[in-house]
Amino acid sequence: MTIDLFESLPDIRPSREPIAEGAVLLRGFARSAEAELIKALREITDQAPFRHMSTPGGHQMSVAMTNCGSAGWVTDRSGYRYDGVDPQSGKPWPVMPSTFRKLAGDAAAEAGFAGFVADGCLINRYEPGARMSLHQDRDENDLGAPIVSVSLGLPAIFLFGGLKRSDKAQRYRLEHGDIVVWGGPARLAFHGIAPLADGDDALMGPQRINLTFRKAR
Ligand code: MD3
Ligand code: FE
Repeated sequence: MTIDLFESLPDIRPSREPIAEGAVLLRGFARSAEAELIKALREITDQAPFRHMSTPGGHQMSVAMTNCGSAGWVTDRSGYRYDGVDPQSGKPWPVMPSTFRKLAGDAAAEAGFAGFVADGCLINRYEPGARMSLHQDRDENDLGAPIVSVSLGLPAIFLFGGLKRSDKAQRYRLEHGDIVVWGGPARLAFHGIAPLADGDDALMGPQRINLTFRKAR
């Protein structure tokens, strides 16, 4: 007989879980790069701090955002768009760090999208209570390219719906280090984030950061 010494410990091995056609959850995939990601993130937010943008309808988002790369996602009273310039500083968004670029490319390849090159990374910061209501991502030029999302810090409940806003949403808990690659038919699914619960992450503190890598242009 063998004794399983690891039986009572949490399983921290990366795993690969299909969640819909075209969507793959890579649990723990970003863990091995977490220290570099956090350092690079600090360098980005020193140049382009998080800010609460306004929707075209005039509401301030509860999620604070910034970007890196040549295509930054912005919203204001005039609408949504990708812009190479940070409207707050008038300067180009910070360059995408090589650690970001490599992680996104590796995750996309793991999910079957070899050759994915992101030109923008939208960085979302959720503090407890912040949420993102159901929406589709359709501002990108090439909807054949996937979106790669990286979760860091506090866990969140991700809502994954269908191609119609009224389709019932499935719920997934996304944790620190999880990556999801969204391509194929899943690319146009409605999705959102439930209000973030209170908590204090060992590495990130009382917040969740989500990186979404996009081929916007
Ligand atoms: C499914 N962000 O920035 S990431 C967004 O956690 C956004 O901050 C959420 O939705 C967040 O637009 C969710 C997961 C995600 C990102 C893009 C998708 C899921 C997606 C695009 C199509 C389908
Ligand atoms: Fe989205």
